[in-house]
Amino acid sequence: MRHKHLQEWIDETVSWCEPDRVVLWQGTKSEYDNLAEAQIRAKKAIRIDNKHRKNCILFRTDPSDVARVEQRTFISTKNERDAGPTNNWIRSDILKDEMKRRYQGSMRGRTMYVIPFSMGPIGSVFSKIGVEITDSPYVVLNMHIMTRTGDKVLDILGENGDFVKCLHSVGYPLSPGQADPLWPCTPIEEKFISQFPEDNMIWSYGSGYGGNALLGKKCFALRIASNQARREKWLAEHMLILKLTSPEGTTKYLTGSFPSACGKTNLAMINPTLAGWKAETIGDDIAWLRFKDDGRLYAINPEAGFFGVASGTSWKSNPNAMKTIESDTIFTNVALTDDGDVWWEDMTETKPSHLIDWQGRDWYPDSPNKAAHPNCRFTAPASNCPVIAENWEDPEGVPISAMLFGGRRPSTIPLVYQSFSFEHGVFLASIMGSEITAATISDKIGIVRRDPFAMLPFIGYHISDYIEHWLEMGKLTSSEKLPLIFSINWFRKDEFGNYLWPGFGENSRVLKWIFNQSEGLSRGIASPVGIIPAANELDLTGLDIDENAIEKLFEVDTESWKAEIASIEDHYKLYGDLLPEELSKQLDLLKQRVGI
Ligand code: TSX
Ligand code: MN
Repeated sequence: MRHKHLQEWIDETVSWCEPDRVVLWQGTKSEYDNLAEAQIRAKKAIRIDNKHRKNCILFRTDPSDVARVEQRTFISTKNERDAGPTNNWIRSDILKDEMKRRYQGSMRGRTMYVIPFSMGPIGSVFSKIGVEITDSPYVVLNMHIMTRTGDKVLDILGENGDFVKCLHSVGYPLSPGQADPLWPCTPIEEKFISQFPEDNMIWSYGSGYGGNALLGKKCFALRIASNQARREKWLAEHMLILKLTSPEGTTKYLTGSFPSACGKTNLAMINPTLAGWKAETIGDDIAWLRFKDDGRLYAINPEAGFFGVASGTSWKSNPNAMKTIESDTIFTNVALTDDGDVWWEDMTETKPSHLIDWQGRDWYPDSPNKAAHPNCRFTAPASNCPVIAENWEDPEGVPISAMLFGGRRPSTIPLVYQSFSFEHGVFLASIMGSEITAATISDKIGIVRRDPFAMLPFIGYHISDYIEHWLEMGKLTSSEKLPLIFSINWFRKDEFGNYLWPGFGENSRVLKWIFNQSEGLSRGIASPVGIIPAANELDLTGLDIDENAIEKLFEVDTESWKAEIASIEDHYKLYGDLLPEELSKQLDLLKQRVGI
């Protein structure tokens, strides 16, 4: 090890956690194949290799460890003010003491893996290095797909390069002879997902699942990176990145921010229905953005794979994702078919007559339980995606022309509207959210759950400072070089509860209008809430939709907006005395335009 500080941290972690063995991950395919094979031999995983799918593997987690645990997620700083009202906070020295106690001997009987990884293409000015230490082979296999790992990262680090320390343990040491459970983890109240932004450090304990354990993703690329971005004048955002090419051959890049259950991955891999239009994927979840010398905002996807929700993914909703997961994919908590393939709810129109469910039990179509867990996942290399853009790993990033902010809103919010200005765009992103449906575990059906910038669980500092940072970013270049900002709602319904917009590939019609707005090929027309397409600007060629539906999709109803404004005011109480002045100014302007 050339990097003295990294070696010291590894040695210190060994002395705390007392693993039986230490493995430095080199990032090769043979290591991955060997570790996957070992998991299958140890009955921790099942090989999925059949006529549909090659070199895939299925893991089943403990039923208590199936999702991110926001109530056990902390932004740990010296002062509570710096975490703000949207984060759980424990004073950093106190939390470190508490967690150090738990890490004592926590890897006994296990192998400790050291995974150097790069978020972003190796060597890009956008990229950041992390090292994850973990005792979970599942985490190692997933990190290998989701990030760039191994020796090439150590080469970049050199002798004294900067890196984010990411420590993870499932919190289940084994005494000699003790059998290892299928999915070791701790009870929920002993789990900790802790970010220490003042130390560029992440400590995760007690969970092996997704965003709790794959520390490059939400913990680093959003929570820690949002702090780095604020200090260094860039943005770390929960955004897909889409490459859009017109029939004339002009290419533009868009970002899209959506809360969960809005089909973000589906949009990232959209097949446009409009003739001649081409859409390609740059990323489906996270964007790191910075201004370059030409004054434009450029974005990279810091990840190397997709960790997508499998349930609901089908040849109808997302054929490109279905092709992406035909090989070299890790499946988690999906069902197993009788011929050794995977299945989840809504994957096929008819249910198989028998399955092994995500907990390993027999399942029949009349079983009361779902066969796959609703938060079941696929982990697949981005390079598998048939519509991945050839330049998706460009270290220079791609220039962003427009930013989309959406939500699932059955009423009130138009299909699409453009902000009047960058500041108005920050306002519309601050009020985005989804209406709570029966699928949301909550008793507040019909209430809007606000999720500003789709970043509520991911802003690693005070939300008021986050809004101010966005506003400051808008001042770093001239206004004509800033991306345009749009509000999106694919989910508006009529009075009978039917969706007004067909969605999916037909969303390319909305993307075309956005493209035209940024190219100056259309002008739109002002509504009280923002700029909407003028008559005939939304290309409806070949679409069977009646004029009434289009009218309803763009209706700005004064009574509904009065209620919306009251709901926004209620949400803004979250900020207490620290509501950014620009937000209250934009709210006042909205009130004036709506006429209250
Ligand atoms: O992903 C979706 N998108 C974006 C696609 C690029 N979904 C699925 C959301 C769950 C994750 C959508 N669902 C979209 C959408 O645009 N729109 C809808 C609502 C809808 C559902 C079904 C139909 C129409 C709209 N129609 C029929 O099923 C025939
Ligand atoms: Mn996400």
